[in-house]
Amino acid sequence: MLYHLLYPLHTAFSAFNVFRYITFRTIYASLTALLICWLLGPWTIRKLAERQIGQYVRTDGPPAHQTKTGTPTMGGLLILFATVTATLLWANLTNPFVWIVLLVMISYGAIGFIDDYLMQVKKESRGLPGRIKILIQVAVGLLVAGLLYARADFDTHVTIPFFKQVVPDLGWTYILFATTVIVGTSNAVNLTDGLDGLAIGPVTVAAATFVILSYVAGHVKIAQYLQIQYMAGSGELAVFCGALFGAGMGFLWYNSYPAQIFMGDVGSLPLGGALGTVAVITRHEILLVLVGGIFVVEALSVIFQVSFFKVTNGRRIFKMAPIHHHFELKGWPEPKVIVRFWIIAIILGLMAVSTLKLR
Ligand code: 57M
Repeated sequence: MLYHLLYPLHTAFSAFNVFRYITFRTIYASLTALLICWLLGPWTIRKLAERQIGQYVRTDGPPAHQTKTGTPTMGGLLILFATVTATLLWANLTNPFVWIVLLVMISYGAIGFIDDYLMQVKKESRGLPGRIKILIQVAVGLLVAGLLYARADFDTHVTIPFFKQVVPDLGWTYILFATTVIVGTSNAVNLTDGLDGLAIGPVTVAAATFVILSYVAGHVKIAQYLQIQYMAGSGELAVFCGALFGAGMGFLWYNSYPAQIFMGDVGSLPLGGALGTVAVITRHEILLVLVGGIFVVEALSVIFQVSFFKVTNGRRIFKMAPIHHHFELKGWPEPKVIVRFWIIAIILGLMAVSTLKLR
């Protein structure tokens, strides 16, 4: 909004020319979202506690988690509010990609809200049936992928990091591929959110990485120089990713160990969905596997654990899946698991950016 209100004034006040720059608006979107989360955090925690929206902790998890019972949850509402507000304030609202990623964030947030509300407020332990959740996520994913596929400038070739020459053309099957990326990332972040700050830390690192990846994908000269796919207009997603980065840092202020608030499905589902959507629009779908490597490993640990359990009639690969519980049960203190996962997330983010040159 500020872009539309203030940039036109640059003819009278040259200082307002700064609003045309994506870099400037990304920084201030980030600071705005951070400030919103930081200032509204205590109020949010108080309101959730007053409404007894406290986490029910399953008894079959690590024993140490029982002390977390009652921690205010659904803090994802604050993350969504901060991210959406900062994006609406600082992004160019004539850019369709901004609205597409906000559509995914709000719709996946609604799915998570209903799930959390049924579980934490109505005390219906099952929440929203898993197949209903997945069905709606897939429907939104197909809509978004279809909208992108229908664009005249959309190219269904998929670039693979490190292998510039290998660029398969998926044709119409790109719609299924993109939907899988969006839904898969959403659920992988959801699985990861099982320790204080364990999900929001890597989400924040991924958001910062996609500030860079969005900017270069939307800059025709840089994209040509780096020999990556150019997606006109995708650079504006750097503003959204900046807002996501700021909101993530602001939420982490309260979600860090020992957590004063959990994000709930209303946070984890939209955060992953948004990252998947940004990766699809900026054409870094495969690179997302590296950027979001923590989420990939967490999801794979569950897949391998459940498959091995079924094939061997009850044996396990890990002490408990997702893998963060395995390290907990090995005796690693919770903060140590969390910070080590953050360190790995930062290394993966740096490696992902380096692939732009190593192609
Ligand atoms: C999402 N939710 C946390 C919190 C957060 C198929 C199976 C792998 C599914 C998986 C599952 O239920 N996943 C649901 C993970 C939960 O966190 C809430 O959920 C929101 C995210 N969606 O925002 O509201 C618990 O995580 C802890 N937590 C923190 N700090 C945080 O900042 O400590 C969360 C955020 C919270 C709190 O204790 O209650 C969760 O873990 O459920 N199931 C599991 O992950 C279970 N694993 C399991 O059953 N493994 C089996 C098989 C199925 C693979 C095995 O290894 O044999 C574990 N989780 C629980 N109990 N709750 C272990 C058992």
